[in-house]
Amino acid sequence: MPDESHFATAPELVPVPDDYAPYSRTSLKQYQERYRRSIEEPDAFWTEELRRLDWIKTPTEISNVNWDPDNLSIEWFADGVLNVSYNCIDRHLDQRGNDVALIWEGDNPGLHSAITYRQLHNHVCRMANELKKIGVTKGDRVTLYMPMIPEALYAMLACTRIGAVHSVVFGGFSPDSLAGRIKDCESEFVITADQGVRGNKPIPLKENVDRAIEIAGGVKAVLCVRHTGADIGWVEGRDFWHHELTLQVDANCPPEPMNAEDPLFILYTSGSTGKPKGVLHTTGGYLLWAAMTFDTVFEVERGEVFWCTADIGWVTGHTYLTYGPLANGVTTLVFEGIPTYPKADRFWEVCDKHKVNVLYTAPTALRALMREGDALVEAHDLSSLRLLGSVGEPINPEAWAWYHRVVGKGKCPIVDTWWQTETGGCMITPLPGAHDLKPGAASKPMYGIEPALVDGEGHFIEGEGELTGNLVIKRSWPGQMRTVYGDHKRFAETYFSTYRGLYFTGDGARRDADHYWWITGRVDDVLNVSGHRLGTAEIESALVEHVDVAEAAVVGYPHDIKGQGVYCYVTLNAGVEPTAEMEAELKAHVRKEIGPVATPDVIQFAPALPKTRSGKIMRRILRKIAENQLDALGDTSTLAEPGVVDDLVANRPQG
Ligand code: 6R9
Repeated sequence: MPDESHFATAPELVPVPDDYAPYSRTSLKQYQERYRRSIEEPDAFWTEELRRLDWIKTPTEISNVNWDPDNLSIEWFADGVLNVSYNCIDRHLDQRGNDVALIWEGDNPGLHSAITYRQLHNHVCRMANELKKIGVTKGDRVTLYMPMIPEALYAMLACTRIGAVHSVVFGGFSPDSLAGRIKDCESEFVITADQGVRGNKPIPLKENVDRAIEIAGGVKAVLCVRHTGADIGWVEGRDFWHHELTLQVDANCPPEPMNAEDPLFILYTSGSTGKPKGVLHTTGGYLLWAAMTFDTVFEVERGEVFWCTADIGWVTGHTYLTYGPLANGVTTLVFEGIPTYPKADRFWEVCDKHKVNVLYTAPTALRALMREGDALVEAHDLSSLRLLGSVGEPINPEAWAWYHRVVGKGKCPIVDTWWQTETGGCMITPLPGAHDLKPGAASKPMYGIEPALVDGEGHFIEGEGELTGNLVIKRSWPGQMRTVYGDHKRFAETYFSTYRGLYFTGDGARRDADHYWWITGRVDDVLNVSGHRLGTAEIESALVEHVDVAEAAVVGYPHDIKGQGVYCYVTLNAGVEPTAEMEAELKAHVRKEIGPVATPDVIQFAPALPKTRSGKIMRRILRKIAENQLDALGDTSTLAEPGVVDDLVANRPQG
């Protein structure tokens, strides 16, 4: 985390740069008027907005929403009929068939390709027919476990073409995590590749799929893309090569008419308790939200190149790598590699090479690249950049200032977009050209979004001047998730029961006197490690699965690059020695159980954990110790054994 001096490096207010004027589509006045209309006349507003999409049947119903946790139901455009792949591909063919839909940049800097909308149509139709051939039908769940190659996007779009529901699992997750996600949504089909490659290292995707299927069971068919050509295991009758099937199928596949409220995709995300939740998004509302927010926030014109660096395993890779850009008929860049391979200038090299106009990335990447020095950035021509975006966690002022000055040369606005897997798309963000920027502030609500602050009891915190509290949203929007797959009760409990009738985001926020919104971070037991969401409960349950572990508690602590690091308190079984080998073994164990993103940064062996007399672990104290705020431990008198804390403080690992 930044120390005090870093705050001095960013100015408090950065006016809209003059250089942006030629690109700006929305003035402050226009934003204010449209926002007012979206709140005061929502039906009229959304009736206009839904023209962004091509409907087979244009909806006449706008929304039908009940946020009462006992009768929770959310519907948008319920009588509308459309198809997502048609909206992302077919409708552009007449005018933009030869425009580049996606640019692919390989992990190996010598590999790249460009796919036009016409070619995309061909690929997607074929893959859709392949899916039909292996038995996929409308409504089936299809799990994708893919590297960042064009076929990953073909696979997503192919599912939408035939009405199958995709569930993309990040390629960095372990076979166990993959198995859990296959099982939870009873997915009978998997699309994968032989291997992925990141930073010149192979990722054994197909091998992981094979292991996951052994664990989960129930998978009938696997469609495998040949990417590296590595030798892989093969189950005859279950496994199919994409490059073989594609020759056997037709290049035409009529898009399936889907109801606006038919499921579009499931994406698993971590919550404060239990295993990851299957966030379900539906067809019409999600696509409209993706299309509208992409267009409104990034203002990408035909012929421009938009680069979102997120993996398709995360929601940002769904909304702003795939659906938002393609629904708007512009060019999206798909990057297979990592920012530091072959050198730590890869992002800048790619921006220069493909003349990227808008770059959308995460603070954790910026912090890591900032460390490598300005020369690596300055070695490349970044004059094509006109707008920069940030997402995933609060951006610290130092990283903001560097992004603005060194990458954007002071001429590019930065849109710091706050949103969540659950919200489908941007919720609070400045609009370039409309809003003066405040470094670190997510700034202003998107059309239709009514944020508010509540205190611990659920009372609204209102008035002029600066306000701080828990962030809630007061009314539904089209891109809102509809349920937790297979567990509507959990959906109601997680988001609508803490503050009855309000959507609880899990984030804390501040609204300043100018009505700019600042996100202060999670207020629940969710960690944000390098922009990835991790539930402390998930890591704890991985730790206690180890035979030598009796008990574990996991908290976050400030980390220079990752934003938050993973700090684990572990009590070993009696007789087991807390050695350096055991520490390494536990780190490897969590890595194997969940995936590298969850690897613990610190393991502190503890003879016992601080608990209340009723046996609850006192996380507040554990957090303070992890943050090294030893004089802020607060009242420890309610602990069953106050001496436990002294021991933890005395034995805190250094560094
Ligand atoms: C899109 C995405 C959601 C959580 C969210 C918040 C944090 C995301 C942010 C931000 C401050 C931003 N978050 N964007 N915090 N400023 N611009 O990241 O979705 O993976 O579900 O994470 O990320 O804490 O609640 P997801």
